Amino acid sequence: MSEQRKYDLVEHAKPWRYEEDGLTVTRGSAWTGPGCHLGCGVKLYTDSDGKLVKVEGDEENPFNKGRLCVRCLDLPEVVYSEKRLTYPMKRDPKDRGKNKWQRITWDEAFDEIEAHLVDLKERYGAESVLFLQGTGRDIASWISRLAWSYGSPNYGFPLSGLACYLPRVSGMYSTTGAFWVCDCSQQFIDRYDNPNYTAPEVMILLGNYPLISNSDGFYGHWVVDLMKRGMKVICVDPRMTWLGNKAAIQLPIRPGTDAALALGMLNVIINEDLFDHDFVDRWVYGFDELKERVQDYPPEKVSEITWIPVEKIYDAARMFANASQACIQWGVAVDMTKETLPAIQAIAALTQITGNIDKPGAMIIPPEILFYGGGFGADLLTEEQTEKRIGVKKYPLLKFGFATLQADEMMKQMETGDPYEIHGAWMQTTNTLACMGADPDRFYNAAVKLDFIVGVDLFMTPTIMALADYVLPAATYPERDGLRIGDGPQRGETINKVCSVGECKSDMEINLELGRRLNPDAWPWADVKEMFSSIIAETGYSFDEMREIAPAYPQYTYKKYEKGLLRPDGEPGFNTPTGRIEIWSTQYANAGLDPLPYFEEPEPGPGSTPELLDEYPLVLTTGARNWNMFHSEHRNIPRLRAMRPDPIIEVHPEAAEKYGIADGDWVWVENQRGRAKRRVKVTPVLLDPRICSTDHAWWLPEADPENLFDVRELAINNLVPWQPGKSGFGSNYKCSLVKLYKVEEGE
Ligand SMILES: Nc1nc2c(c(=O)[nH]1)N[C@H]1C(S)=C(S)[C@@H](COP(=O)(O)OP(=O)(O)OC[C@H]3O[C@@H](n4cnc5c(=O)[nH]c(N)nc54)[C@H](O)[C@@H]3O)O[C@H]1N2
Ligand SMILES: Nc1nc2c(c(=O)[nH]1)N[C@H]1C(S)=C(S)[C@@H](COP(=O)(O)OP(=O)(O)OC[C@H]3O[C@@H](n4cnc5c(=O)[nH]c(N)nc54)[C@H](O)[C@@H]3O)O[C@H]1N2
Ligand code: SF4
Ligand SMILES: [Mo]
Repeated sequence: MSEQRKYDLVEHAKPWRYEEDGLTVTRGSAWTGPGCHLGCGVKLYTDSDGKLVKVEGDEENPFNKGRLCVRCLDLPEVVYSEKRLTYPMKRDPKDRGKNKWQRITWDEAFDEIEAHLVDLKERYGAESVLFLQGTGRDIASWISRLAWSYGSPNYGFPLSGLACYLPRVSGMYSTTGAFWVCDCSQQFIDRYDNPNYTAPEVMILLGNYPLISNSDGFYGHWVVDLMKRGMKVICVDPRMTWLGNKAAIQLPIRPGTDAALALGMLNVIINEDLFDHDFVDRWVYGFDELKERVQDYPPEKVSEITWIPVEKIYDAARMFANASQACIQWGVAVDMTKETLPAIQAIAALTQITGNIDKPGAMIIPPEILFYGGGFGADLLTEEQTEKRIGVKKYPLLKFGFATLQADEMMKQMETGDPYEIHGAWMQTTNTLACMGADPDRFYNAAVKLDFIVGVDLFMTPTIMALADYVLPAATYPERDGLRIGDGPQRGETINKVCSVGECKSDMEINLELGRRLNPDAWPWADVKEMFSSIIAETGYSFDEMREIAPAYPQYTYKKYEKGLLRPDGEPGFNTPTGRIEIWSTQYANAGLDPLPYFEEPEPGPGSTPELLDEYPLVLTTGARNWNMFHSEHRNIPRLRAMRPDPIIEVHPEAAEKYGIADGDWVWVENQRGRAKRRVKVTPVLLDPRICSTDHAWWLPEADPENLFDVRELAINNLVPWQPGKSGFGSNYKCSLVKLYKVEEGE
């Protein structure tokens, strides 16, 4: 262990594993699957047969302080579900879509998959194989390393406009040189009591509902903790939520118009001289240009665009700007508008011109225990292969943040073979037809033509049933060891194996074994524990040591920009071409984009295609998260399913009356592109009768596998095109125009 203690550690009362009342208790992190972005501190209880019987929150863990949500509390039901995949299987590619699987051994699976991948590489080049993943589960590093060590630069999300998190990451990196989150004291082991910490006076929650989603390293309970300490919340959401109900100001926004709101608030803050002159003069580039730009967005006009009463826009802008320290936590609803980068730029500018940067209770750069994220193994690709990454030439901003392909270009290239043909796909943690893919038919039609597809999952899914030739059974988190050091505010934690199910292997074991076969130099470790120890070598702890002391918190400093801690040259300032926060963005200008923030009407939409309103009168937002489901997961877990048995569309009472539909009716939700089946919930939660909101990611595990578990009838993304924003980021998953009509008998 290193002499110099660089990490703050919890003083644990007990070792990482101990006995209690006849059960073995194992402390560790809950990251993942089943899906979640966070990895709270958990205590896993196993009986004398090594069976997981109970999960509790770890009170000693500063991150969640003992709190857990229903998906972790119900974990044993997931782990021991009869629906789990428990051994590898294969199927003749001619039988894709048919439930005709043959059990094989792991050795056979590895041998045959290796042979196919080697063959594709020899015949068409490694770039002809896509390595696709879903969200936020502990997988990015292993799958990117597998892709890159094999020689394919084509790793990423099959999500139009990469419209989740990546826009935020790339947008913030390209304009500020860093990523930013609200300071909820998450970086301190003693949390709110840390002497250097001050709570935000105001927090804006915009298109993010952290109590349910706990997304991107941000734990929802922190908002409640801070409200108890006096923080005021401004909630921007078309729906009334529990937090919205307790907010100081609730802004009921029309989906897809957040950029306009932010520009309108900037207009108030600048024109009423409420910004931080000192910070702007010293650290912001492009303020004068911004000042000119926001004159196009007077609050009265913004009110017409956003459907938010104008006085509320003034109130929110003033409340935010007048706070001594304040922050904005925004979410995927912003990524999921087509022109997402200018929206992000406008939202971030609110925090930047008010000086809410790198100081207590404002926006902070999450600490990093190590830089590792999506970059584990980036050096393995040759320059020649790197240049073949799909979409990077067309969309240069893709080079900021994660090294992923651009999904809409991937879609086109699968269809056209231009500039080179795609022949295979490795799909690990993604149920693309139910979830990631816009226009799932289009993805299906292109993917079904590929020569070779592997799925790695916990369960049989519509995507694997439709497309895969091999399926490998993955382990859930209590079935494996692991490291939690990436994604969001960083602390070193371990995932600790307590049980086994069938022949399931962890994703890390699977990728280590396959990686070693394809490129032994890139995977030199004897086992996953050795691999984990080597990854965290620079912390001075081995995996076993980290397990004992975790969580390990790296020490944290504010005002890094003043101390020369943000730039590689050690000079004060930000890691951008101008050394300042760029509201006028050099990188956007270099990429041929508007360097300043702007709002563009979602299309179709009431502002861009009013002629469609006669036929499609309602604005639809999709995918607001539910407590009991993580995307397309958990439909097959009875107790969790009972919390939401059907795919719901929320409809305002006035709209229900106007369109003749009642609570509990089954309806088709349809736009000019397609339709999906939903059950109506009439509810005043919608704050405007012109807006409705529906679940995403539905399929029915109980339905006929050969009808792909009804995913075609249920996929809300039938209504969503593959259509990214100008930067290659952003897509309209959360705003379209629809009509609702009753499902006929027998449909
Ligand atoms: N209309 C609409 N569509 C959306 C959204 C929306 O809001 N509206 N949200 C979008 C967003 S933000 C995202 S990120 C995507 C998410 O899309 P995905 O992440 O692709 O989500 P899932 O469809 O749940 O696919 C995940 C699969 O991984 C499996 N799995 C879970 N844990 C593990 C594990 O540890 N190992 C392995 N090998 N498999 C595992 C699950 O069983 C599941 O089948 O969906 C997007 N789709
Ligand atoms: N339980 C659970 N947790 C999850 C997931 C899950 O599937 N289930 N998915 C994970 C993933 S990958 C992600 S990306 C995150 C996403 O989590 P969040 O970023 O919180 O996003 P959502 O839940 O999609 O939407 C948050 C709120 O935005 C509102 N909203 C909808 N449209 C708009 C709009 O146009 N503007 C504004 N301002 N608000 C709007 C919705 O009503 C909702 O209350 O959650 C993660 N956590
Ligand atoms: S946020 Fe909820 S589901 Fe995720 S790890 Fe924490 S308790 Fe589990
Ligand atoms: Mo996401």
